[in-house]
Amino acid sequence: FNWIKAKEYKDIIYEKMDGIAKITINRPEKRNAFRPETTMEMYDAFADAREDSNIGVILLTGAGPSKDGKYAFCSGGDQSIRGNKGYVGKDGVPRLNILDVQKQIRSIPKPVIALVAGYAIGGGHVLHVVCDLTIAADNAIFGQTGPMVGSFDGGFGASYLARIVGQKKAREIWYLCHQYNAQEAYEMGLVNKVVSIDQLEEEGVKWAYEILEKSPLAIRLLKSAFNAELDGQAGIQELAGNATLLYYMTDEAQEGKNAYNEKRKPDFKKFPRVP
Ligand code: 2NE
Repeated sequence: FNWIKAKEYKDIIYEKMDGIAKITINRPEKRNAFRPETTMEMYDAFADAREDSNIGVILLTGAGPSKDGKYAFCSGGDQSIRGNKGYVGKDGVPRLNILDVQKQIRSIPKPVIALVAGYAIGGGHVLHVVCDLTIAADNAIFGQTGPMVGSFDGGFGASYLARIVGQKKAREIWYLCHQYNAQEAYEMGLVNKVVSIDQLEEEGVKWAYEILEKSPLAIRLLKSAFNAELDGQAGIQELAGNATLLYYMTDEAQEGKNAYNEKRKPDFKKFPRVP
C-alpha cells in the first residue's frame, strides 16, 4: 500500500492513504506498551484524522514483529514508568491519559478499526474494545491483566466489554486474567473477523474502502446512535450535536440566522409542521 507519512512522531507512526488514516503504536520492544508521550501523540493524530475531511476511516494497529519475532497490538500502560498516581512521562507528571484517547476513539465521528496482531493485553485490550470494529490476525491474543499487576479499568474496559461479550464472560476475563486466542475471541463476539497475519492490513483496508463507499452522514449518525444508547448524557450530546448539524442544513434554520444578521423578525410560518 502507498501509505504517506502524515506527521512525524516518536512513539507512533501516522500515515494516510485514499481517505484512510493509520495510527501504528511503535514501541515493539515493549510489546507496544504506551507511556504518556505515546498517548499524547495518539491523541494528536486522532484529532488530525477527525479534522481532515478527506479521512473517513481510521485504522489503529501496533508495529511488529519485534526483534524476538513476536507481534503485539498493545500491552497497555508501560509498567516500567508507572508511578503511584499514574504513568510518569519525561515531564515527571503522572497521567492516565489513555482514558482521553478511549473517549476520543468513541466520539470521533468516523469508524475506527483495530487491526490486532499478537498481544492485545491490559490497557491495550481496552483500546481494541473501544474501537468500532476489530479484525484479528490468527496469532492474536486477548486478555486483561489488571488484577495481576495492581490495576483495573472500570470504565469502558469493564462496562463496554460486558456489553460486547456479556456480563459473565466479561467478569471471567477480568477476574481470572486468562488469555484468549483469536478464534475464542471471535466466538465470544469480541472481534469481527479472523484472518491470517499476512492478510491483516489488506483486510483492514478492504473494510475501510467498503465503508468509504457508504454515505458519510449515515455512518456518522449510526456511530453516534450506537454510542448514545450506552454513553448517557455524553452519548446524547453526540447524537444531539449531529441533529444540530443536520438542522443547520435546513432552510428553516437558515431563516433564523439570516433574520438575526439582517436585523428583522424571522418568518418561520413558511415552514410547515409535518405530522
Ligand atoms: C504482553 C505479554 C503477555 C507478552 O508476553 P511475552 O512473554 O511475549 O513478552 P515479555 O517478555 O513479557 O515482554 C517483552 C518485553 O516487553 C516488555 C517486557 O518487560 C519485556 O521487556 P524486556 O524484559 O525484554 O526488557 N513489556 C511488555 N509489556 C510491557 C508493559 N505493559 N510495560 C512495560 N514493559 C512491557 C507480557 O509482556 C505482559 O503481560 N505484559 C504486561 C501487560 C500488562 O500488565 N499491562 C498493564 C495492564 S494495566 C493497564 O494497561 C492500564 C490500566 O489497567 C488502567 C489504566 C491505564 C492502563
